Amino acid sequence: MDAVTSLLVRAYRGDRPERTPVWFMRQAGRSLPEYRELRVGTRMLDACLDPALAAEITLQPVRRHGVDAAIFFSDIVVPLRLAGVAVEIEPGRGPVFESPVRTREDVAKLTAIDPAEVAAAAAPVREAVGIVVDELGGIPLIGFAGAPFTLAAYLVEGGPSKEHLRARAMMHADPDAWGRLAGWLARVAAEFLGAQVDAGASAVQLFDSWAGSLLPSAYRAHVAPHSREAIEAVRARVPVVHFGVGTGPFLADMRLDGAVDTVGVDWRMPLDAAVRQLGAGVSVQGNIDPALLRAPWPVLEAHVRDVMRRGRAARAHVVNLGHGVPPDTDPGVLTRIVELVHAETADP
Ligand code: 1CP
Repeated sequence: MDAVTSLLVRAYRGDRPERTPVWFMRQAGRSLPEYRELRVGTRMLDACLDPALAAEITLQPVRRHGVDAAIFFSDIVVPLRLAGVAVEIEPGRGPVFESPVRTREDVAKLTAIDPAEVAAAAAPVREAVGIVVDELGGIPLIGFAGAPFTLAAYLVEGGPSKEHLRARAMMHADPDAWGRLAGWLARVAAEFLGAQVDAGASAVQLFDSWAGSLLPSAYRAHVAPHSREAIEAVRARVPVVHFGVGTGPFLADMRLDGAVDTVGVDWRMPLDAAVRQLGAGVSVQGNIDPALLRAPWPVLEAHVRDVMRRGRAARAHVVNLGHGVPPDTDPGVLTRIVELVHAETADP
C-alpha cells in the first residue's frame, strides 16, 4: 500500500475504507518521554528547522502507537520565522513575537516581505519531509499550516491570548489593513503547505484553532476567504482537512464552499450532529474529548466507541481527538485507543 491509496487518504477523499484510520493531533510532542529526551538543549524552532531531528520526532509516535498517519513536527509560526519575522516559542507559553503587528504601518512593513521568501528558506522543511516520507514506507505524512486568523491571533497580540481581541478588533476597526495582513498570511501558509506537499506530504491540515472566538458573520466576511486562499494551490494535489476549536456555530462554513475534503470537529459537538450541520460530501475527523484520556479505561473505551458510532453518519471518518494531546497524557492510553479503533471494522 502506498501513501496515495492509504486508508487515511481514502477516508479524507470520501471512500469509507475497510477500517477507520486514527491519528492524534499533537501526537509528536511532550506526552512522549523519547521526545522530551531528544529536545533537551534545543529551542523549539531550532528543533523544527533541524531536518534529522524534526524527522525523528515526527516518526516517534508512529513507531510507538502504530497510528495511521504521521503529522509533520513543526509549528504554525515556522513559516513566519522562514519569512524573517522575529519569533520564538517560549517553553510552557507558546509563540512570542518581538514586534507585534498592530497598526497599518506595522502591516505595511510586514507585508512588504515577499511570501516567496518562505519557499526559498524552506529547504530544511523539504529535507525533513523527504526523510520522513522515505522512512514511513507507505504510511502517509500530513503536512499542516496555521490558518491566517490563528496566525494573526498571535501576531497582532504579540503572543498567546485567550480571546484574541486585538486580531478580532482589527478586522472591524481597519478592514483594509486586516485584509492585507490576512491575505499575506494566506500566501505564507500556502508556500509552507506547498513546500511540504512538494517534498511528499500526502494530505494537509489547516489549523484555524482559534476561529471559534469569532462571530459567524465575521468569520464569513473577514476570515474564510483568506483560509480558502491558503489551501487553493494544494487542494488539487492532496486532500485538505480544516480544523478549528469551538466552530460549532458556523461549522458548515468550515467547508470553505466545498474546497475542503474533511472537517475536523472538536469535542463539544457529537459527530452525528456535526454531520447534520455539514451536509453531504465531506468527511469528518475527531472527536474524542481530551479530558476523557484521564478517565478509567472502560469510561474512555465507551466514549471512543460512541465517537465511532456517531462518525458513521458521515461519508467517512478519521478518528482523532477533539483537540491536541494534553502534555501530561499517559502515552499508553493513546496506544490502547489505536488498538481499539483498529480492532473495529468500519462496516457492521
Ligand atoms: O516546548 C515545547 O516542547 C514546545 C511545545 C510545542 C510543540 C510540541 C509547540 C509550541 N508547538 C509544538 C508542535 C506543533 N505545533 C505541532 C506538531 C505536530 C503534532 O501535532 O504532533 C503542530 C501541528 C502544531 C501546531 C500549532 N501550534 C497550533 C495548531 C494546533 C493546535 O493545537 O491547536 C497552535 C495553536 C500552535 C501554537 C503553539 N505552539 C506551541 C504552543 C504551546 C502553542 C499554543 C500556545 C497557546 O496556547 O496559545
